[in-house]
Amino acid sequence: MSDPQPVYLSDYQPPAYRVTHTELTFDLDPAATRVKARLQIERQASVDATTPLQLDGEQLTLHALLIDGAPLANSDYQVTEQGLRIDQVPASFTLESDVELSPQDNTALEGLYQSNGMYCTQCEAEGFRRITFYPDRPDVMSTFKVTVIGDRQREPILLANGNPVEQGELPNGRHFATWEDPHPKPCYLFALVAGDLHKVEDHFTTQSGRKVTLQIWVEEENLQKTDHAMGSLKRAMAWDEQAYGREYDLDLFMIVAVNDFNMGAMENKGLNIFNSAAVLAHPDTATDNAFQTVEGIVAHEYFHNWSGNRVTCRDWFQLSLKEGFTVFRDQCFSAETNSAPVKRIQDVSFFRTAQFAEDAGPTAHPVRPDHYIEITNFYTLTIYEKGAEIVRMLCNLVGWEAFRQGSDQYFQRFDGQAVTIEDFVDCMAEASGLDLSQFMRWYSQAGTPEIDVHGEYDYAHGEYHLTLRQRTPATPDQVDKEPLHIPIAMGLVGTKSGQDLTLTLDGEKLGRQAVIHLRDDEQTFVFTDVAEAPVPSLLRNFSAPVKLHFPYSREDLAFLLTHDSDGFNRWDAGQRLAMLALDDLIAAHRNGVEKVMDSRVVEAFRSLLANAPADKAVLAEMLTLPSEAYIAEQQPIVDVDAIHAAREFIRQSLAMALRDEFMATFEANRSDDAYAPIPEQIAQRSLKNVALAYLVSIEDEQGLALCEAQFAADHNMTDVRHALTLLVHSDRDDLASPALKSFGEKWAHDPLVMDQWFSVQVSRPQADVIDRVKYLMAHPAFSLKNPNRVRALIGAFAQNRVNFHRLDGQGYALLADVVIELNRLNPEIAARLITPLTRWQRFDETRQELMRSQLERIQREPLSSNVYEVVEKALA
Ligand code: 0A1
Ligand code: ZN
Repeated sequence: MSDPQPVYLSDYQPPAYRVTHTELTFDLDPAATRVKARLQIERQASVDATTPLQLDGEQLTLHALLIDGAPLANSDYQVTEQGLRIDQVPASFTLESDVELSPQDNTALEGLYQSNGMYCTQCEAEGFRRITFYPDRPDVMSTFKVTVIGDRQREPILLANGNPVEQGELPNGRHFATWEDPHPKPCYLFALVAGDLHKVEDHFTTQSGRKVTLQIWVEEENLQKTDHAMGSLKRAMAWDEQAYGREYDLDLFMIVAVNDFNMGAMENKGLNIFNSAAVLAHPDTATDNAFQTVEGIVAHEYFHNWSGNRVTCRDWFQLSLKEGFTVFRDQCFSAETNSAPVKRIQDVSFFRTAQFAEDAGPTAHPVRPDHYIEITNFYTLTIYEKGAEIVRMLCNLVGWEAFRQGSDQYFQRFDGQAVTIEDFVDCMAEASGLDLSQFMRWYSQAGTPEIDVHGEYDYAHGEYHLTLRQRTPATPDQVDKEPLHIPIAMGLVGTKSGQDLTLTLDGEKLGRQAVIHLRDDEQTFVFTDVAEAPVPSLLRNFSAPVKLHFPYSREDLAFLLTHDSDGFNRWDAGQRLAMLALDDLIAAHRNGVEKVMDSRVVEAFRSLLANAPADKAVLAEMLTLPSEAYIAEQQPIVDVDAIHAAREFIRQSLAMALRDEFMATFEANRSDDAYAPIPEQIAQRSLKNVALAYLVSIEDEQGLALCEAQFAADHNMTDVRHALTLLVHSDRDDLASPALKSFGEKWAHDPLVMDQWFSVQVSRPQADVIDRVKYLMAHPAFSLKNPNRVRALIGAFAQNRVNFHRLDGQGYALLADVVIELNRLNPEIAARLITPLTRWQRFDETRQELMRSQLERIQREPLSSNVYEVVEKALA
């Protein structure tokens, strides 16, 4: 077999044939489902009459093919592994096909598959071609009428997109339901679900007074876990009306929870399909974090109804058009319903750890890639999160009013169309009158820009000179980079007053905070009338997705930590301060020198605890040290053991020095109130739990007792899971083992809780973890066929830095074993799982060798195009 070949953006051609209407009939059967399609097809006016009709289709057995009612002879068409070609077709005709496929054997979870006996579909990006022969591309949009036939007993519920129009009984215990979706859509938004499902129902009245029925469909035992998703959905619907003027456009909106799902959820028109982990939540089984994830994902999928469905992507290179915009929308929604600064801190902290790592590795790509082999490999942090950062910059550049105008224009002008990123940015440029041509480079240039900043206060003239230099490191396929348009929100904090000083630039008074625009390789900004020496507060609220270097002293950082008016930068000052201390400790560990705790960090934490900010969730974030993964990102060569040792040293030193303060914080924030996933309670729990973690890190007897008591009190999953994690990650196996055992027995029936049980055990730092992973892979609740289980056990282990990166290479070998097996079962998940191995260049030579040899071992296998693409890039 020849190697998989890339697709190029520059090769884009509009479709030669359009499908104006699609009728499908599914006769469901686990091993032999029949799909009859009736497509109204039209040749584009500009296209030559001799142009053949090419349809995509994979793993389908063709039983019949007719044009305008007349069966085609075998010589009239060709079927290949990729699809179907008919050389001669009329300008306008009806194509009928009848194909067979096997949902029960579909372990890739793309197309039509079975999950717990239930039928469901996943068509984005190119899954529809596993359902019927079709032009499987987002710029072909059609209305759909779908009939689903199933067994009355096994599949009492038959769902598809749009509105139900007919249902009835059939012979042999079968029945059917017919659905019609009046909105033309690309086939990636098609969905079908059939099974023994139960619903909760509610209603939402839109701003124009239409009553929409809302349904969440789940397996019976999960009916108690739907309240939060329903509440989130209603809040999201109201928010999209108020913030973007977007109203829902059908009379029915359905969400279905399935156990086997590759991603979080999918925005199929009127019938969103969710990974059960992204929709189900109950105080006894889900943590605060999970509640917030559910709210964010429910909103994200709902928002796609406009940013994705009504206006979709012309081709998959434009994926960030819908994803970047929709992530930005869901981030703003969550910021409004929760603590806005904490939401930003959490998003940025994740972004700087995971997206920066992607940008620095062999799979780095632009937000709009120009080629790919396997599109499912491009559902990445760059497309989603960096795409959202670009939209955020756009919004800040043009201002909310123009942004909203541009967004209205975008939805109105392109309603029902499949468009490009330029179309979106053009609307923003028109609404604002700004020239965004240089800004567009953010979409085409990969890599994280780095900015070196030099600041100097000129006492004599009362001026502050700020010189910024930008560079973007080379990434695969892109060596030379052009300067970007980088908006930098900033202030100058007076060292005497502790206040933001008024900024005057080029004679213009800008207020106490301003955005300066870096467009050239190097620029100097001269602020005048600066009455006192300032410390600059730069990149406020993370105004651009860049790494900013400024030679802050520890005193500067301690000053910003208490005086910066920007909450995000106060937090960031604390992180930078901790990073300086960590750098010293990492060096000490490497050099075998005794580690000494930086007293400035202790004093900064002491003063945080003494003069706590009003928002307890912000305080909890400020008391949290940079993660090992984030610290690793800052090192030229990652030394996993030194990083772990240094971070543990700081944690324990802080815990010893501030033991009483942490104890007081814990006590002051305990509560017996009934659990609610509301911001005040979440903030209080997170602060209390951060304090508890410090206490347990030094095996403080009273702290351990409180931890055990918190576990035993069984008040809510946030507290139970946190206590369990602390015990399991401590060296006190005498306390951890009984807790793990009782937790595992209590929740054996609940897969989403068992996922937590798996993860907690394999993320502990102790060296026996590798054996634990192997042992747990044989646990009856584990299955390689379920993506959530794989992520909970194998994915979590690969994030366990000290153990995954063991010097004997066992961690790498284990991951490679799993990838090789999953490559056959579920290529999409296999390709995602390899990520940590692809980062081999960041480590020492011994580990580099070990990681490379596992990648080479994978490469010798017969590979899916998904895994092939990732491994090729990693070894290039
Ligand atoms: N569009 C969905 C994500 C998604 C993408 C691919 C999938 O299967 C290959 C599934 C879901 C979203 O952004 O939520
Ligand atoms: Zn999305």
